[in-house]
Amino acid sequence: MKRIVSGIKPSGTLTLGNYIGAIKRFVELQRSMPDDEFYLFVADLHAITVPQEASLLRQRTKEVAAMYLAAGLDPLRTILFIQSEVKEHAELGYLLQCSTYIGELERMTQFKDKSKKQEAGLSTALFTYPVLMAADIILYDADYVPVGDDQKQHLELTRDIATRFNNRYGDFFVVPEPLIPETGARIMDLQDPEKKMSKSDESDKGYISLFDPLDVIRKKIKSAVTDSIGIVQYDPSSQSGVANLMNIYSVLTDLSFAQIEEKYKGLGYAMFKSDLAELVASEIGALQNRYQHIIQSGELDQILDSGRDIASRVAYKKLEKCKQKIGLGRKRK
Ligand code: AQP
Repeated sequence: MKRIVSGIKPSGTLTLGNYIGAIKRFVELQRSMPDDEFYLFVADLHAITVPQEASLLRQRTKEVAAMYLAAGLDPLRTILFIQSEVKEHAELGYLLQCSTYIGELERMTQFKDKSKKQEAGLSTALFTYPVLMAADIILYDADYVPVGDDQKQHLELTRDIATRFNNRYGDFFVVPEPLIPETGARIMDLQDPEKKMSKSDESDKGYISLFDPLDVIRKKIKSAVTDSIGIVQYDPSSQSGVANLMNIYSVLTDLSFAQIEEKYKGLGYAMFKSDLAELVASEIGALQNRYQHIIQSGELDQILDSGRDIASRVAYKKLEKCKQKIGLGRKRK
């Protein structure tokens, strides 16, 4: 039996990028891997690496958990929990920092990008974020980690950290493999298709929120930046806007790029965008209906309590063994 672990930080309103790159993918994997075990957490400790308003953070934490269930996650087959409620994440994060090099963290492109956006008052935790992420994963001996393409570098670091620990103290952590989807691994900003669609973006024009009203979603798709070539074809280097929309189209319909090109041959962008707007609105509309049902029921808290208890038991055991390996505290008899 394999173990799959993943998380999302409640640092903003969930986007179509998070849905396609992570949530939808996770649900599909769960369906295609019926004998495997799924751990999924809301990464609130990661969210506070940049300033968050307390009540909004709490609200978004619940939103992320409910959205996973709305997307079709099976609560009976998933250990769903909130990261900060399992204290071993932060503790292992510290232990792993002791064997992670500053140079390794300085190479992380996400840190470089984020620190460019916010010049003053950068937190130390934003810099050490990938080490906590490594802890989140190896604490549970994850075999696979489904993530979008933007997290690939962090996953490689996780593998390095786990391998280094194993070389020093003997085989102890499972070295995880990333699971990155072939299509939809990086959904781009609708207004600037050179950059990734991100939930913490200042302008909401470039991203589709999973909570946007459906007419706003349609409008955002229809006004997405394209080009003057006027042909629906997959060519990310010269038609990055169209390629991004085709990516979304392909994930939502299972049509290949060649099939989409064939379907819109000679038709220009208007019909393609209009059809895509309907597809996205219909997918998110259904999601929103299920979300409303879940958030209004008391079921979510029960699921999160039970997830926390199971995850805590597993995490406690692993961390105690890890501390013994390092030589911390007194020797256990
Ligand atoms: N644009 C995207 N396309 C595909 N996958 C994406 N993911 C995020 N954006 C895209 C995937 O969503 C999962 C959760 O991401 P996260 O919340 O942990 O952090 P992130 O990657 O930093 O996401 P955001 O939306 O860009 O958040 P902010 O703006 O707060 O930094 C991951 O699996 C990620 O790959």
